[in-house]
Amino acid sequence: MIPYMEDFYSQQEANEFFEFIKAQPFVRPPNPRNKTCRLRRLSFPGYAPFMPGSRTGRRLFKRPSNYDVSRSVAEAPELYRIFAARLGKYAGREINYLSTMGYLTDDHMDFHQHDEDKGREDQSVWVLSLGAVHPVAIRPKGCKDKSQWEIIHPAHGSLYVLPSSYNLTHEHAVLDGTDYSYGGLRIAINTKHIPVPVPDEKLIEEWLQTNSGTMWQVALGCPGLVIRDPVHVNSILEKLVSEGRVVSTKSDSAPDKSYSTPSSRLKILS
Ligand SMILES: O=C(O)CCC(=O)C(=O)O
Ligand SMILES: [Fe+2]
Repeated sequence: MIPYMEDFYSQQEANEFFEFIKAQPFVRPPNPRNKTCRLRRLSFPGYAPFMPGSRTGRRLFKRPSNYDVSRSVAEAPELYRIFAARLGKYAGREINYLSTMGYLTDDHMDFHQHDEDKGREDQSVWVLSLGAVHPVAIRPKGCKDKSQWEIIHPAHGSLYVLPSSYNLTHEHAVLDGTDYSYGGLRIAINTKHIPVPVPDEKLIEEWLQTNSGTMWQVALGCPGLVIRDPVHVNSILEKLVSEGRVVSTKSDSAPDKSYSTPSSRLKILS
C-alpha cells in the first residue's frame, strides 16, 4: 500500500488552490509519438530548478508534461510556494519540482515509470490531487493480473506518495475519470526533490569581478532571481541582490499569456 493522506489539504484550502490553478493558462500538449493527436491530459505551468549547463534552461524534467517551466519554485505564485514549503516539511526534503496536470473525464495517462528520475538516489513522487476523482493504478512492472494492482481514488485535497523504489519495481497510470464533480476536472500536482549542484562561491565571485558592469538577462521574480548565464550563479545572485551588489534596471510585468520567458535585466555592480 502506498502512503495516502486523504486530507493533506482541508476542503477549503483545496478549493482555493483548485480555483487558482483552474484560472491559469494551460495547453493540451501534442503527442510526441504521434503528431496527428494530442495527449490525453492538460498541462499547466510548472516550476523546476534551473539546471546549470543547459543552454535552453531546465533539462531536469521531461517535456511536454510541462510546457512552461521557466521559473523556479521561489518564483512560483504564492499558493504553490506555500504548498512546496508544507510538503517539504512532510517529505523531509526540499520540494523544488512542481508539475501540474489536468485531466478531463476522458483523459488518462498510461502505465509508466519515470526514466528521467532513474539513477537519482531519491526517485519519490508526491502528488496532490484536486477536483474530480480519477483512479490511479499502481502495479508491479508489466503485471496484467489486476488482482495485484493497487487502485487508489485520490480525493480533492489528498496526497499520495510513490515511494522511490517503486520507480524501478512498479509502474503507475491515471485511469479515465468516472466523477463529474468539479466540472469533471482533476488537477494533479506531481512533485519531486531534485538535487541541484552547489555553486562554487569562489568561482562565482571571480566571474562577477570580471563581469562587473555587464547586463544579464535573467528570469523575473523575487526572491529567487535566476540568472541564465553563466552556470551556477542563481543562488549566489540572491545573496548579491540582498547585499545590494546587483541592481535590476528593468522589470517586465507579469508573464504574458503566450508564456514567453518573463525577464528583467540585472546589472552587476561589483
Ligand atoms: O496525475 C497523477 O496522479 C500522476 C501523474 C503522473 O504519473 C506523472 O505526471 O508522471
Ligand atoms: Fe508518473
